[in-house]
Amino acid sequence: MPIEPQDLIEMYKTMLTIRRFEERAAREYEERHIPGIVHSYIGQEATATGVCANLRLDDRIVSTHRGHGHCIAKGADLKRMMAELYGRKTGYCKGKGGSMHIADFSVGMLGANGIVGAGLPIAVGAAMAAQLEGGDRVAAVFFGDGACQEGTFHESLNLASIWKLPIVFVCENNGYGVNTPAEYSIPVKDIADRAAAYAMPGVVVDGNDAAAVYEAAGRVVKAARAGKGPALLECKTYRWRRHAESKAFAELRPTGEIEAWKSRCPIASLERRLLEEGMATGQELADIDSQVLALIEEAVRFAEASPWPAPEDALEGVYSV
Ligand SMILES: Cc1ncc(C[n+]2csc(CCOP(=O)(O)OP(=O)(O)O)c2C)c(N)n1
Ligand SMILES: [Mg+2]
Repeated sequence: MPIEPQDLIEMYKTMLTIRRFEERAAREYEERHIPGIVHSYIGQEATATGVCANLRLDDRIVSTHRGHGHCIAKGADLKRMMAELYGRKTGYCKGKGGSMHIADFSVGMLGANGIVGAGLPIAVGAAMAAQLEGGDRVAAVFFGDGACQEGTFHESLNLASIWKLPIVFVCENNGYGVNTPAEYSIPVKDIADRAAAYAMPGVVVDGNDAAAVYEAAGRVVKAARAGKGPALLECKTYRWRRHAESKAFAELRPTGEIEAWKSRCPIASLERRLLEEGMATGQELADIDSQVLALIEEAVRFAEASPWPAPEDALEGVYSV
């Protein structure tokens, strides 16, 4: 099905929402309004957006430590997200989880996850549940290039394949695990090649091109819905900021490399396409940006005005064995 102008405009708005949310989170972190740690998704917006644009509300996703973009693309509430980052009672985890523990089951977002590679088996479970329920619900799981060297990646692809589960494995290859280059830790050029070992399709796509991700994800989501089993989608992308906002993470990547990827900004390139192909005017896109900025401002105000969790609630809503 050809991509409609309205789909592109929606994706533009989603990517801009992620970008503005992350810019503001970085600023608030710098100003010490946000405790804990924040991993920015800036630069990778097209991946979450292009994949989730193919998903229904009742489909499920599982995310990573770099999860704000996935939450937003799946429809999570900006106010509750920001409040969680701020550690406030109105946040998704009542302020006890922070950036890496945002989940919203009502929109099919089963959770970010601070443990690298831990999301894959959870998503396999969600896909298995979907299969047992019948119907055509699917699961998608996001993970980085770094997670692909872990046992959970291989075990999850294997199980999904033998059980023909309705799941899409979305590898966001941003070229680094913290500061370790992917070429150092990964012997294959394309992680998608590993799909062959599990008898599933492996697809490489430009992860900075929202339309390309949308189309590639659309094909594998459709196949999963039709009971044809899983696929591995490798989105080649890049993060613009250091591994996490804290200065404790040194920036060891070459400056030229960062600048080169910035010149391939996923939002700017979609903006060019929308303008060149007459799908939107500059004024319409500026209006979208103003709307998005107002929503982010509202989320920050909500977080700032929200109460802290009460000390006597420390043991409420937490689970340990
Ligand atoms: C099991 C585990 N090992 C190590 C870490 C520390 N750690 C946090 S993020 C990260 C890098 C992950 O790289 P990648 O999967 O490529 O994701 P990216 O940060 O690039 O989005 C590491 C090693 C962790 N959180 N969990
Ligand atoms: Mg990575």
